[in-house]
Parts: sequence; C-alpha cells; structure tokens
Amino acid sequence: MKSFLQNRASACVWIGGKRKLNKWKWSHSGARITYSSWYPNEPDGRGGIFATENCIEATPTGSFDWNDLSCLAKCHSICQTRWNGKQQKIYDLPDCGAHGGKGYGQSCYVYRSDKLKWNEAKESCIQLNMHLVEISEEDENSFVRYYIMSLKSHRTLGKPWNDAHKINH
Ligand SMILES: [Ca+2]
Repeated sequence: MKSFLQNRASACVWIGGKRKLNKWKWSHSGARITYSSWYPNEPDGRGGIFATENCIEATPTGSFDWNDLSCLAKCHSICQTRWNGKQQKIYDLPDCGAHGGKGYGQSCYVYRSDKLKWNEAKESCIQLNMHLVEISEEDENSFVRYYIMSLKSHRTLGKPWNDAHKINH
C-alpha cells in the first residue's frame, strides 16, 4: 500500500476541482461538481504530511480515480479550452490547437509536465488562455486518462503501467 501511495504521489495530475466551504466546485466555471470518480474512501480530507486536502488530483491508474490532496503538493496538470473539432472517439487523440494538445468532445486538452502547486497549475493554464480541466462525465474522464497514459513523458515516472493493455481499442 505504501508503494502504491508513493507511486500515486509521483504521478499525480491536478484537475480543476477545489473544496470551498466544504463543497466541491470547479474553479473555472464555479459549478458544483456533479459527476465524480473518487477513489474508494476518498475524499478523506487528510493524509500525508499536510493537514488538509482541498484540491483534487487524479492518477491514471484504474479508472483515473480522484483523490483530495493538499493544494500545496506538486503535481502535473491538465489544461482545457473549447475546441471546434467535436471529436467523438476517446482513443483517436487528434491534435488540437497549440501546446501539443489533444481533442475530445468540444474541448482541447493539454498535459503540463511541470510539477506545480494547485494554484500555480491553475495560473499556468490561464497563461495558455486555458483553465484546469473540469471533467463532467465518465467518457471525458476516460479520455483524460487515456491521453495521459499515451504520453511517454508521464510513463517514465516509474509508475506501473501494466494495466494499459486492458483498454479496448
Ligand atoms: Ca485524500
């Protein structure tokens, strides 16, 4: 279990969800989080060396389950913006926009390999005229997971990637 958590910490990816006044909200739209994909027993609001956990990270194991983590932890991130491509398939990964982004639905997503605090990651997306990703349904969650798993830069972090073959193309 310890090694799992260590792996998880090394590969964490910030998404745009944050707890405010004990409610989970998307930071860009301000909307309450309706769809969610929490890891079992999460959000637990505590853990690690930090006292509180108010930001959501997702780690591409299993079903890209979410965990609340201290906003001061340093993670990779996914930025998102609107896109006109209307890609419907999760596994095609068409290029979209600049910054090496990949398209799905009506959004373009860009993986940021820098490990930043949640607020820094949020600002980093804004500098690209994007925002931290806001995941609204299971298919979108699956797309983001698949996109991250497709990146060699993320795979080399020492995480076990042996579940990759289970994805049906
Ligand atoms: Ca947690």
